[in-house]
Amino acid sequence: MDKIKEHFSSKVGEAQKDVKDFISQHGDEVIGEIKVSQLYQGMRGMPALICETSKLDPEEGIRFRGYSIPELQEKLPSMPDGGKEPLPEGIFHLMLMNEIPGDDEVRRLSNNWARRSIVPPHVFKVIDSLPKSAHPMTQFVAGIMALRTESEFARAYRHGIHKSEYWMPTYEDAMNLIARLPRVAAYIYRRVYHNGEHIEPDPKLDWAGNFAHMLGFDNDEFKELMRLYMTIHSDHEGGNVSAHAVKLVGSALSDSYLSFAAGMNGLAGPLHGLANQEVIRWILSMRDELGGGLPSKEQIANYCRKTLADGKVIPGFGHAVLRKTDPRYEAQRKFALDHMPHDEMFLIVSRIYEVVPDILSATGKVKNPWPNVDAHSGQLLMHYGLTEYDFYTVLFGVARSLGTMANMIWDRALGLPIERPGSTTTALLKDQFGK
Ligand code: AMX
Repeated sequence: MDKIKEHFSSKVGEAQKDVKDFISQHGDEVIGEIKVSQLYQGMRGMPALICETSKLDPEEGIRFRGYSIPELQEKLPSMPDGGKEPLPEGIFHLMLMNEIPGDDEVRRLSNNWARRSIVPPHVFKVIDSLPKSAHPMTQFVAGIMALRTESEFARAYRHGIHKSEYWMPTYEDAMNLIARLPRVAAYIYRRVYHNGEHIEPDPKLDWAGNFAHMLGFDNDEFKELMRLYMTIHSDHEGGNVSAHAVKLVGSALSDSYLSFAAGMNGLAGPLHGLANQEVIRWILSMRDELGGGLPSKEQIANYCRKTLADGKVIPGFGHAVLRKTDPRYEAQRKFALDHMPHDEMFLIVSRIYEVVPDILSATGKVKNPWPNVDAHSGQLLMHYGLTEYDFYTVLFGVARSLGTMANMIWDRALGLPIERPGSTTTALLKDQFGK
């Protein structure tokens, strides 16, 4: 058993007992009520899931195991040679172990993932069999499904593993998946946008640094961006479409590959992760229509009104839970102010931030007029030359493996059952409450 697994294993027994005792003492407490309207409104505001790794507060934004993003930027280890941004290995450790890691623990994770990172050749063949024009998220999901041949959980289940040990092969699958995704993602990027000129991994680099390297970006600042990007996109509590899909599918004892692919299909929706590509597409089409340069506030406002009048959403704004500017947006804005304050796209993104909230508020129906994570991420990537925006959601997807896989290991360790909420019909509700 590797040292990381041993460390996790030492926590399992106590956590199982803790949860069991808690349910026996408080299992009958009532934590909320369900209104008829919530059944028609995407179950907003219903506490219905356990997700140990992070919690989203509408006003304050995300906290990972209790820590805000600025706190994590302070506390999580960064690169020893003067790095400022948190290493994603650190947030994974925090989410899995509920402890802030030290430098050694983060280095151990980097090495562990580097050792696990070899992708079998048939995965590349499966990706190569798709037309290059297939959306990168389609290729990503195909790659993840092809990786499934490696599932240790599926093998162990077939051989009759005892349920108390489910978390063990799940841990192996989760770690292998996280280790291999950057290679799969970089392969898709180089295949589609760089004539298939692939770049071999550099096992001496950290997980995000190596990902940047395989994408073809060896600039230190871009590597720092990737570390921040992977950290802040890693988790957003349990109810968002991608995290919930992974959890739901995983609850049927589908292995990590099946479950993560399900989550990625959800992330590829334009109201969720695909919004990061949509933001750049929207900004570029606004700029084209206005003849280039930095649009004035009035021009942006007119373009927003036209978007709304055409029955479309303004991508990158609004949120199902948040009611303030997303701290993930703030973290990226700070990165831009530190590294590229005069970048034209940054100035456009900033001006959009000054204009859009008032316009969305004026509709009288948008519950959160403030920007979310996706309003900023594309601009940072564009600045360093990663301009192929159809690829952006794949980056988001690689990052999401950290939170969803940490959760999946815990779900198996706690023996959570298959998900099966009830549904009803409008006719039955009418019978109950009147027409
Ligand atoms: N532009 C235009 N209209 C918007 C809007 C936006 N950015 N955000 C919300 N609205 C509209 C809704 O479409 C809805 O209209 P309807 O009543 O005519 O159907 C109304 O406002 C009320 O919606 P809401 O309760 O405020 O939002 P929600 O919880 O239903 O949806 C979200 C949340 C994110 C899907 C929505 O704000 C949206 O579509 N935003 C743009 C897409 C986006 O940025 N998605 C990324 C979110 C973050 C992420 O998951 N990565």
